[in-house]
Amino acid sequence: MNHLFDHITDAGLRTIAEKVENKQRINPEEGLLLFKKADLPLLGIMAGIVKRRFTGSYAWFNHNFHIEPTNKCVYNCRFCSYHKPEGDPESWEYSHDQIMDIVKTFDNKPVTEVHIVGGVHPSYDIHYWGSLIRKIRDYRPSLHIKAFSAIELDYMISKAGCTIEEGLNILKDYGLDSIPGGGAEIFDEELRKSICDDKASSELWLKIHETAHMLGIPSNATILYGHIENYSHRIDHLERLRILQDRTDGFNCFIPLKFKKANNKMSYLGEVSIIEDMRNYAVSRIYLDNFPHIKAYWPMIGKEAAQLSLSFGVDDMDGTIDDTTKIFSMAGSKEESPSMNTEEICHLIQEAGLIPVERDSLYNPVKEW
Ligand code: V47
Ligand code: SF4
Repeated sequence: MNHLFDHITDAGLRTIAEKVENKQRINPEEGLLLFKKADLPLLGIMAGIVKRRFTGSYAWFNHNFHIEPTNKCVYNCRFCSYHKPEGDPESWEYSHDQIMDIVKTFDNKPVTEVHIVGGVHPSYDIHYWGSLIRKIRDYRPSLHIKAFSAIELDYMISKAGCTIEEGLNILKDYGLDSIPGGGAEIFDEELRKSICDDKASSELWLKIHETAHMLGIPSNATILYGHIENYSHRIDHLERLRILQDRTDGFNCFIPLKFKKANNKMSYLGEVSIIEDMRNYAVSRIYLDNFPHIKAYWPMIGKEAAQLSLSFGVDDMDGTIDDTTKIFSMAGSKEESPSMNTEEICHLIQEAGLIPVERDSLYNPVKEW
């Protein structure tokens, strides 16, 4: 075996290192062992091996902007700092015209993607949201529209009384290009019940993404970690995603989302350390051997932690986001008003020893910087 792993005395970890090197899949017990026993340098090396297999020395970013149409939400997830009831002074709801005004502020800017996610508003139906997509599509045809988490989709599709397949086809016809990874939280049914009882089940989340993939709509996946879950729950989550990806190959990337504690019902839990963040990125990279990309969402963990994550299996820094995203700043994220220009994002990537490449939403290279 490679001398890199000569120092490993634990037989189980040695087997895993050999498997990773030989491109063999690790099983759930081995994933758990990594979480429990592997030290950070070893995780970094193994995650780096898998990362390089997919993306060599590149690290990706894109030019995107976020629109959060509303924070009014029919659900009441305990970890959420963002949703507000109707009438609350902190609630908002933009009309189509107001949203189009946001889109227009990006006229003549080189953005390639708009990311649209918000609360699950009680009043609006699939055609309200679909016609918004159509307006954006008509206004700027080349913009990739990544919109609506599986939770929002479930609500609008059920309201319309159609099947998941019919609902997604309606939205595709309106111009939906892909689906973001939100709402996955943690798949374990018992935990899900205690942190976000009333929204779409794990089974439904997976079914919506599977159906989307079958219809040629790619998507992302997330995990919300660092709250009441343990390592077995995280591995269970990764395992369910890996099984689905084997079937469909429709996921573009996996985005670990660190639980942020401000202004929500789970604040008492505090937050996990940056070491735990890096361990989680690395194990995710090693375990999800069929996901081409792992994304660090820097507006949430902060620019420096995102930069560090590039040494723990991450290959995607998401985008140069403007300040329209509130979901994490309201939860106490590192970046109060998240924005980062191209120069800054490239510098962070280069400082980490990688080559910055601007990508489109489907990871086609746009420009090497
Ligand atoms: O599903 C809510 C999370 C998600 C908190 O697909 C929280 O490219 C941490 O999914 N602490 C929505 N996380 C955001 C999302 C996303 C973000 C960036 C890129 C993509 C993509 C998707 O935000 C929710 C939930 O898991 N969230 N509250 C909190 N207190
Ligand atoms: Fe609503 Fe999403 Fe917040 Fe849950 S996480 S309460 S679904 S906005």
